[in-house]
Amino acid sequence: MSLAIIYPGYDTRAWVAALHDLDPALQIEVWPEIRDEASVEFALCWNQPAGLLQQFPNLKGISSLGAGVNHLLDDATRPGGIPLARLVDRALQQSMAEYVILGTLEYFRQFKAYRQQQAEGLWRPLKLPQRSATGVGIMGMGCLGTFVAGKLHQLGFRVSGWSRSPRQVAGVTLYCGRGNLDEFLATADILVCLLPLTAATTNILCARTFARLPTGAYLINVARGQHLVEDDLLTALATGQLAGALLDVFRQEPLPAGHPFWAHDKIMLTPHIASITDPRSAAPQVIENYRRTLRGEPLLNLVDPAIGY
Ligand code: NDP
Ligand code: OXD
Repeated sequence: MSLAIIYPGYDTRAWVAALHDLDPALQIEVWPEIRDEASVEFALCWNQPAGLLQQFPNLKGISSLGAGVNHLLDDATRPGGIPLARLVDRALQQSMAEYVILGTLEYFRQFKAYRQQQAEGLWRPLKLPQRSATGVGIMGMGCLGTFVAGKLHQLGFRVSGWSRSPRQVAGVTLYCGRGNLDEFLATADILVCLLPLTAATTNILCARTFARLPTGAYLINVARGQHLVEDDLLTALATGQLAGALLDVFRQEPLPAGHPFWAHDKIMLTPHIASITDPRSAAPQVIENYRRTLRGEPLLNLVDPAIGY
């Protein structure tokens, strides 16, 4: 029996080392050099090639290598009925909070304007908006959204969140369901997308959504590129409905050369690095899920394919 790591294009040595530190006897196969397909009972996957999972006749459990699972749920060749887990990890939360706080403060403290002023040799203090009057709205109040919301609340921002089912988070005003979406959006001077990609959330960052934000709002998308209707963003930036955007994820990754986002002066972009899984931090839950799989026990952080996350 073995665990297969499927992580095309990435160096998997840190994962192998982190897993072996916890269990030196663990048999690990690393794609594409799988030696014994029949031995693979658990697969740890990120952007697995189509058809690959079907090659493991004894596969009994699958884990995403990240928090998101759309690469697995969208894989029509994934064998059905095999439990699917995702990562829920403190280091992922911490790193995502750093990114969103940085983006929020960069916008809130008007650093773009100061960079411009520096380039022009201008010494001109700008009026600072009130932190408690600045609303940060977080779409998706799961593991990451809730953690990020708490940190922003500690910084003194007025924080609201939007989820599918009712929730309570200290210091955060919660809205749930489509029926309350517009009310939520009206609170968000800065809108952060931390939703999973599902049929219900695809294209949710669209003209209709932007129109319901306060004029001149700022967008931070750290979820998935397919949440965003790119042309609608370009229009909202051109009309001033949105003041700017920080984007970490894109419909096509890497973002193709010549894409209008690259050179847009109101867009700051990063190459899907908002929060990267740290193997040392995440390995214990992978080992635990591998062992649970062998024992036939329910996995930790199980995904419900019917709801898509
Ligand atoms: P969770 O599954 O823990 O949370 C998802 C949240 O979204 C929940 O609050 C859920 O509501 C809410 N939600 C889902 N569908 C809807 C809907 N239709 N309407 C309203 N709310 C909805 O996910 P995580 O917080 O762990 O991760 C979120 C996403 O972040 C991942 O799926 C991934 O795509 C992305 N990500 C990006 C990274 C990056 O580096 N850019 C790194 C890690 C993750 P409810 O609470 O009611 O269930
Ligand atoms: C994730 C990601 O889902 O890195 O973990 O996007």
